Amino acid sequence: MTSVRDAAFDLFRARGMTTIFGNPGSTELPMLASFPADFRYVLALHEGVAVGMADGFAQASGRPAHVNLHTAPGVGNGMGAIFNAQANHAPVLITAGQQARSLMTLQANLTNRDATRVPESLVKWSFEPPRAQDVPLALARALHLAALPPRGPVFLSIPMDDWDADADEADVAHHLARTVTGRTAPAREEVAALAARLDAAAAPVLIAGPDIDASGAWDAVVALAERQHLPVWASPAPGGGRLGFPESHDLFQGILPPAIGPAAEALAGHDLILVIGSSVFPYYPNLPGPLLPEGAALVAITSDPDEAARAPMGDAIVADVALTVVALAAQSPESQRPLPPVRLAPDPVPASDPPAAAAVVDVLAEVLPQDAIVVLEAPSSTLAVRNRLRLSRPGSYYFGAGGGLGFGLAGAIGVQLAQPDRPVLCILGEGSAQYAITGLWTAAAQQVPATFLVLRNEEYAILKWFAAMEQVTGAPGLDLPALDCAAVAEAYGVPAVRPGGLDELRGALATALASPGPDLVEMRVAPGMAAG
Ligand SMILES: Cc1ncc(C[n+]2csc(CCOP(=O)(O)OP(=O)(O)O)c2C)c(N)n1
Repeated sequence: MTSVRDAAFDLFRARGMTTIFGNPGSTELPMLASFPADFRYVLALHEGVAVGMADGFAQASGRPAHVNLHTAPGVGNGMGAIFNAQANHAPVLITAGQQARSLMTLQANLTNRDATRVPESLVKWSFEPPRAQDVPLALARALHLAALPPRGPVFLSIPMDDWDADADEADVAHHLARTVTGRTAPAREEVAALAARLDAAAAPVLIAGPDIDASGAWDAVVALAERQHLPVWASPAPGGGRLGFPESHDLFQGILPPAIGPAAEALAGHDLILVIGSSVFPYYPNLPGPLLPEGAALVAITSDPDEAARAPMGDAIVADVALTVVALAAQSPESQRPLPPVRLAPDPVPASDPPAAAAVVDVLAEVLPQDAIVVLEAPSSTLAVRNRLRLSRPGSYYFGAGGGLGFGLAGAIGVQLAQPDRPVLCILGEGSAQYAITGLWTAAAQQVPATFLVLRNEEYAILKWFAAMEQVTGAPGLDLPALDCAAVAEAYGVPAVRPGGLDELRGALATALASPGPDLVEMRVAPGMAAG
């Protein structure tokens, strides 16, 4: 007889999921008993960090990642990060412990009452198996669902006495052997019609979204844009968790503004707007206006039926993004349209003391190795990083698409664990860093070689900017005096430095990026929004 625990670990092993992120409690210990030597447990000190690490790991590895949470309070702590994982389309298997079945009805301490209802609105499937022997099938089902498009987190609550129960070996053999694939090809006539429409358009434009990178459509999108002479914009930054196009490419125009009116204004003059791998659109501030510029039509290609259905304008094709763009590029002739103008280099940044955050980003542009990965959560510097760094390789940028702070620091650890051979630079505001600050301990414990660059401006700069835009005056709580991230990092075991100027920063970053363990560089920067 095989136990539920053995069956579960065989399943994880068969799926290549030998890393488990988590924070354990008494309800999770039975799962972790006799932990197999070929598995790695990555301990987080807070569940939000555990989920954020799994999110980054899943995205950067392209495969489901497993995070194990403590019963009700642990799941509660993880909720903000689960919100981020669904926005990131990250295939994360979230398991949580539960009281023993015999004690759930009398609601003994640590019973996760209505366990499935808490994360339900944020996950593709939320389930508590009715019997212990159903756990292996529930795990298999959860993993298939997480990995099928649109990818996203799934949740299983597992009572603590299930792990030693007997599993049915013959059934488990079936679960282990199954493959479930789900890349949907678009209808041939729909692609042909879109190719004809694109070629016939007088001034088409392409909007590149995060699912281009996630689906492996990068090269096909570049080929399509080059063949059709398309100017390319990135989908708005707040919801754009990944890059969809090389940002130093001559066709790349910039990042679409994240509000209805300004986005339509930016697209004025185009008659066909082709959106690939993005929702339409991840708007944020409420700046009304027409949904489309005068005379423009829109077509979106997305693997997510909900993204397609909720778009307020335009047509959509729901299918695998890479398969669709490969087919579209193959049917698109070399266009005779003139090439769009090449966008200008960013403005030089005036010297100041402390330096502007934009000047710090310019230093990054000098020192970052070609194969570096940037994980970004420094709100007032988002556009400066995007517009000045001009990252241009697939899998080189991760950003919390949901906007819940805490993804950056935690996600960077997961990204680095999934991509051990690429240097990872995590750029954080000192406010944002606090939402996952305990992740520094995990980075030290695991000797994750990521570099954490904290931009210390002593304020919630982005919220001051929003206050001005929303005409809010007198709001409290927007200053962060004396928040010493370097000292906190040292306390968690991460070496930290405080460069006194840009030259020292250059050296500090080069050393940190090359070092075999984690490092934190705390850089004092001027307050206010960084110039994009
Ligand atoms: C979980 C969560 N809580 C609160 C917020 C609201 N929020 C957005 S930006 C921000 C301030 C970020 O400050 P910092 O990281 O120092 O960056 P800066 O704006 O100074 O660049 C806050 C509190 C959020 N997005 N997520």
